[in-house]
Amino acid sequence: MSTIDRIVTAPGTVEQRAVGETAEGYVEALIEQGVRYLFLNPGTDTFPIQEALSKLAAQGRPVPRTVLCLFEVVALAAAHGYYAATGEPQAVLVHVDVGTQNLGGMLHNAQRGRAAVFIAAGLAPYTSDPRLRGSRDTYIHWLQDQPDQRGIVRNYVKWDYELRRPDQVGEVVARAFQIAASDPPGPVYLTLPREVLMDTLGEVTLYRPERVPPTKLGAGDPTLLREVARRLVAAERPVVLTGTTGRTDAGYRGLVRLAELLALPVVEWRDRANFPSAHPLHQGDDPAPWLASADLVLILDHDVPYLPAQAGPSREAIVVQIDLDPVKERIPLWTFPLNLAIRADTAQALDYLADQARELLTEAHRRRIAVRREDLAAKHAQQRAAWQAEARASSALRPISPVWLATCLGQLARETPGCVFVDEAVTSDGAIWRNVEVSEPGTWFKSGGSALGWGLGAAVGIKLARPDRQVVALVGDGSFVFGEPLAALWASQTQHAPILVVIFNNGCYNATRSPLVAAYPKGHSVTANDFVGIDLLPAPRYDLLAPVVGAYGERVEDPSEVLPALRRGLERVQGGQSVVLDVQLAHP
Ligand SMILES: Cc1ncc(C[n+]2csc(CCOP(=O)(O)OP(=O)(O)O)c2C)c(N)n1
Ligand SMILES: [Mg+2]
Repeated sequence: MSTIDRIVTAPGTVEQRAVGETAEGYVEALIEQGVRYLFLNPGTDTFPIQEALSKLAAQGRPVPRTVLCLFEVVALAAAHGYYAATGEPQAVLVHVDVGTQNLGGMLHNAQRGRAAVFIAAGLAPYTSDPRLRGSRDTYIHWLQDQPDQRGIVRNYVKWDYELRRPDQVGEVVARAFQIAASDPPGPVYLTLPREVLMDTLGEVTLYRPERVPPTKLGAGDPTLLREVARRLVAAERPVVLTGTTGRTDAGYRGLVRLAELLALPVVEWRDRANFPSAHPLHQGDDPAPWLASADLVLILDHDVPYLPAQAGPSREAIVVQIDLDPVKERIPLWTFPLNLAIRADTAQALDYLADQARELLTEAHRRRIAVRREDLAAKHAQQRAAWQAEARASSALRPISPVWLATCLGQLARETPGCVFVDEAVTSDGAIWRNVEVSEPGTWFKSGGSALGWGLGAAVGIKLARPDRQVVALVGDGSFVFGEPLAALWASQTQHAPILVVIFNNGCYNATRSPLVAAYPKGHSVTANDFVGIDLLPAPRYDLLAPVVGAYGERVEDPSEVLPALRRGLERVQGGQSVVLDVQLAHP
């Protein structure tokens, strides 16, 4: 039996489709896996796929829409954003080792942000015999031949492979998607040698995604969850710390249900919209005041639930983490003490917990919970009153305060139901979280990692995924530049995916300034007010960059102009044009 015969008769093989070269089979395999967009930056070894896209489109095949990104950072950030907004694995294609390297920190973000993204890269041809189709024919083919191209990404991906034979293509692509989407999701990487892409295939074997399913976690160990339910019901001072529970609608609703049933205070690291921020049980973003006195700490989907240098649970507290990976196997040192580490899809675990807890509740429990509910509502109201007072006090400050910009954004959000925010505003995060409310899952996105430059590309990807929504990217001035604004804005304009970009422009890398000041309060930098490598001064005219690609730019310096400028900006975005608002903030 030939290899192809074996594949044809294997379970899960569903369809043979006539194609010319392997590259066409590759595109067919992407379509079979449900790929609607291909985030691309090409090279001399990806053109067989580009040719296949052109040819198949002409034949009336439903090819993925190509999103040409002029820098690879934008391609991967956009694919990550699209995945985060939909849960649908995305495809990226880049040029050999160099394009792979340009993915840069976005690979770290895809890993930490658990983005199921299938990244493929061309591979310099192996052969130099000109009689062989696809063999080396240009200067760079020798330079791009690296000892281990896949080694560049191996630290960050769940799986890497090289397409070795034409007849493998359907299987390999299906396998890539299966691994990327399996819990916990993450990026995968495939190299595509040019000889293989240009080899005649004749017939591609396509694997239907249902027959190559990703493995998904369920509710978690029922014995452990029953124990957690029992402890939650009995707890007097419980607290919930959440990071990405709202990555699914079910997670968001599950958390609301459990928190309401037991009157649990929720402290949120707003990586996603996890819990309605105006809900009386929402207690802001700082776990420190809760940890010392809590008798039960329920951590949900958190990579860094608190900073041990600042606060931690008491020795008596029961600490539970529920997550797709509750002990963080890919973080070499992760030593937050836990009593129970429950591997689960949190949404399902929360439902199970709520069902169990409800059965355990006695009248005495209900009375105690009612008292706690009142107490937490009062705390919530007190906290919000303080935030609102701070916002009012900031309204006329010149230069503009980040709190005031955030307050105006909060107003814009209220006027724009369903508005989606992408948050890469670094040291302005606290002001933003306190002044921009969320009331719906899927309306807040952070990268999940620490590599800056994600926000702009991610916003474009999210707009492609949710064309009916207004997408607002909140970025620091440093982060704006890291995000390759020319490439990102160009993609947003050419893809008709307009976004509103708001720059929290404090003229510096504040996040690298504050730890220096904290560590050397009387150091030379502070006493001489001479900081090395911190200031972005003279500040570039970011607003003037926008028109270069047909977007609109505006600089805002007057606090009374912030809200009108935001409204004008959003109006333009609704009209189809991307906008950059460069808001000049006080220099820290
Ligand atoms: C790709 C990358 N390079 C460098 C850093 C280190 N870094 C962390 S925060 C920061 C400054 C960010 O500046 P900005 O976006 O203006 O926000 P701000 O700190 O001023 O609020 C830098 C350079 C990083 N996180 N990622
Ligand atoms: Mg800054």
